[in-house]
Amino acid sequence: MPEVRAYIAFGGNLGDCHTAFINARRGMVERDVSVVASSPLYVTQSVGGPVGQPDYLNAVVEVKTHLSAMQLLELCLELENMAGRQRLQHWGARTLDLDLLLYGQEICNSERLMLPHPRLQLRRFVLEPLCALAGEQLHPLLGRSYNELLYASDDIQLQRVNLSELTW
Ligand code: PH2
Ligand code: MG
Ligand code: MG
Repeated sequence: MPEVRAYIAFGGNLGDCHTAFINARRGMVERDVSVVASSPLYVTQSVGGPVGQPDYLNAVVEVKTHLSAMQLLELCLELENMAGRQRLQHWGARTLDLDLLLYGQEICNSERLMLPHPRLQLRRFVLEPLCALAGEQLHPLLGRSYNELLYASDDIQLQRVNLSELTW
């Protein structure tokens, strides 16, 4: 496989998510994924799912890898499991969620994997960290930059997203 640049969203709102993020990022490096850049960490209001969930910790990581999109997805699921992820409730609280947002310019609509991530343009907790790394790049399907997508929607502006004091 040629080397491809990909973006992975990190999220979690159960237990020590800061440590889970650091461990997962290290896990990627140990498995042939080079980390090019990491966004700051953000504390974000939970969007969707059961009401009254704790705030999330969110970030986006830019990687380069020779893994295929499917292999990268498998690695993400494996690292979620290593962080003790349990799937009890759709969009319920979780220790670690790793979502493949973008894999090069690839467009994919299989049952297991959709690329670009189908909801990334609706979520400030994804767009804000993504813009910290790649705000000028164009969304492969929408043809608009992530900066434009972030500032275009009042809905998105209403979702509370604050920079965290934590570093990683
Ligand atoms: N992830 C979800 C559903 N809602 N809300 C925030 N703030 N951050 C997330 O990562 C998140 C969410 C499903 O994966
Ligand atoms: Mg998710
Ligand atoms: Mg997920």
